[in-house]
Amino acid sequence: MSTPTLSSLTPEARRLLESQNIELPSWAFGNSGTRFKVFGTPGTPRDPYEKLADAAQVHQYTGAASKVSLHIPWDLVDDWADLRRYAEDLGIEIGAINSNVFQDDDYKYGSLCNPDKAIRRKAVDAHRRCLDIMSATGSTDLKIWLADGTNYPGQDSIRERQDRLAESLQQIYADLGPDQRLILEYKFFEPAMYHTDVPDWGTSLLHCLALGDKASVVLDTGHHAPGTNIEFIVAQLLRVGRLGAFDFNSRFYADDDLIVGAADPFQLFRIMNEIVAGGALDPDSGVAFVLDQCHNLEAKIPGEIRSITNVQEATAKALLVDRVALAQAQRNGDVLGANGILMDAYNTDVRPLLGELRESQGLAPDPMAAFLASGYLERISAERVGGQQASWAA
Ligand code: LRH
Ligand code: MN
Ligand code: MN
Repeated sequence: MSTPTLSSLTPEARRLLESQNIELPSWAFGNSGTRFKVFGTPGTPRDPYEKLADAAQVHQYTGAASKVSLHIPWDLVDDWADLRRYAEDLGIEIGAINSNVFQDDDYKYGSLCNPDKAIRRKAVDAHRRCLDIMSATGSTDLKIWLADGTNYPGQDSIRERQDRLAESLQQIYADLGPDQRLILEYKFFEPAMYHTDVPDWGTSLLHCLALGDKASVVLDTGHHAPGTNIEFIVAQLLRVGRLGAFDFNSRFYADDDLIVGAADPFQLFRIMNEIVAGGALDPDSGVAFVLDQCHNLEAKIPGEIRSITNVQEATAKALLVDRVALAQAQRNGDVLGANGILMDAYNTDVRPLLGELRESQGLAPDPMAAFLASGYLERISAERVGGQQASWAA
């Protein structure tokens, strides 16, 4: 395929690319690291307001990142209406609210699955507080990821923990407002070493189906065994209308939370290909595209900008797939022809096309260069001292 220009896109493909929006995680802007060392980065935000200000920079230069997910209690503030106003003044919105019920000593043996009823109640109440925050901030998604599980066979009943989980989730679900939904993330390992209570998409889906229409699965690209065919899971969840959101990141080994598209850009393309094929790119599709990454070594705002442009590149390539020719080749049993059509799109350089698209939107063609030239990083490095740590990964 020769280098495509903006006019190579169909009007529909152009509309989808123009309207693509990728949510940013507040914790990507805080300092993070491994359990061995957290290296500080000059200019790191000191509170949720400064995280939003940095996120707004990513949106300003990419035009494609107008929402920010918060993590509770990492991002607690006194006045949610004030934070919401602050975000709106910056031209952004509060996205998903992530509940963390893994930091208190009480949660040593789990939260929603804990054998102790009083602790399960505490964990359910923590989620109710998140629902209140959602109502105050205009957020629609309650995102649940649980660190629940066990370390040793026999430590607790796997089956009873599932029953407790179902009951706790039901209590939270019952309190969802009319415009709110519950999205349940799975992860097959960590921090529990033997079994995890929501290890896979099947378990998450079963709970969502039992809950009702307002519950969907969150697919974090770093939460599978190596070699898992993630695009298959995407296709399957789209089929049944239960793909609620992505947590995008990339990994070489475990849940590395590296920049999406950095470790395996081909996998990202294959995922976006299923999204385009399944009609899930439309902003009304019900699928939220969210980053869940940490920038341990690199600067955080540029790390997020790179992530957005990586997703946009994979998306543009997926939109260039000749679907009519592909369907024809598939019907004809033309194995190599069909594969070639996909590879042609993947091997296309879409960066000039995306540059053109940005210019047509009044943006700089290269968001990274424009941001680096703006002097913002130098300014926050001078102004902010003692930035916040992003996560528990100390
Ligand atoms: C768990 C997880 C989950 C949390 C985030 C910080 O590994 O992916 O989404 O909210 O990391
Ligand atoms: Mn995640
Ligand atoms: Mn993760």
